[in-house]
Amino acid sequence: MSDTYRFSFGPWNIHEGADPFGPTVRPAIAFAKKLPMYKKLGFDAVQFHDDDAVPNVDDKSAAEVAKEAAQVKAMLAGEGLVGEFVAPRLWEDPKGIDGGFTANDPAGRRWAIDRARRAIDIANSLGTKLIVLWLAREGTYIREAKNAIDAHRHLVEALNAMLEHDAAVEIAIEPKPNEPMDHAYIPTIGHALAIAHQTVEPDRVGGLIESAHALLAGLDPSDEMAFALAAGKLWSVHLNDQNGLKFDEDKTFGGANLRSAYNQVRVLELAGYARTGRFVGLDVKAMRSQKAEAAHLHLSNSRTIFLKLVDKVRSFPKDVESRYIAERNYEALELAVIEHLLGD
Ligand code: GLO
Ligand code: MG
Repeated sequence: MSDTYRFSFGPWNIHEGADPFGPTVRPAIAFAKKLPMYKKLGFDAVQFHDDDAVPNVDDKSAAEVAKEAAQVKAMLAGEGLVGEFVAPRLWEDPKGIDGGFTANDPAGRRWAIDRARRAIDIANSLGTKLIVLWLAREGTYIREAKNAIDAHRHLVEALNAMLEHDAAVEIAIEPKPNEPMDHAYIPTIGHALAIAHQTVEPDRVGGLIESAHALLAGLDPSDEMAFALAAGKLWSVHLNDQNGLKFDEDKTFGGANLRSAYNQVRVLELAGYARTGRFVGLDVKAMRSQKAEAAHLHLSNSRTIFLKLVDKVRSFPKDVESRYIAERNYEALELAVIEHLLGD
């Protein structure tokens, strides 16, 4: 494996601009039309929700699901792409209105586990063993709505059911503290890896860190990544940016805080992440004001900024770093970092 990074994004990252306060502002682009955009933008892999690959997945037989997913795999191959992961999209289905794995209604929990098993089958057909769990509605609007102790146990049951469904599947939990819920049950990577250790196979449960989600939790994304990396459990990333404690902004990587972006790249470099063969995912959204013909720039720009920061990390003088660390002169180290970023 080389020091060259490979990048991924999901079809939802090219979108029509609807937000909670207004409708779409750009025409929809069909999935098949999005695929040829990947390589042109410098990307090698596609991230999937289960129903990005197989629409209306609940209504189809196992054989139909396998057949449609195999067709998608052939489309990927035709574009020189691979599938990185599949994420069961429990949060858009009316059956997941109260959360899936932690729904109060046992029928809702059964549905969620069944849907997650189907996502694993889709991943197999696409040729990946990685499942991502963004636990969107696994939380509450008010604390009295659920028994949170039971809810955490239900999450372990769901993880176990997925691990038992397939002996090779690996599950990366994508923590997020809020939105759409007032509070989510697995808000940080610490929670994710702690719950991994309650499952029947902790080695097959890891994490995906999204920059904006860590910032929404008041944490430093690079340290969240480091926590997972130290455990050998950073299995993907969703790099983006976030300007303070607002809604989940999914801004262009480095667009709000270049120094924080530098430190995220630095920690990936320290871990030799590129050599693991895992992808750098960019979960970024175009600004709603962006015209349709230029509504892909957030992706290529995020990648460009990432690669420029890789150069910055690699070219930072290591002797200067070691000297200031040895002298405990972090004031001098900070100025050296800023001057380096400013190109002085
Ligand atoms: C939303 C999440 C979302 C997930 C995606 C994959 O806040 O970041 O984009 O990453 O649905 O599970
Ligand atoms: Mg994400």
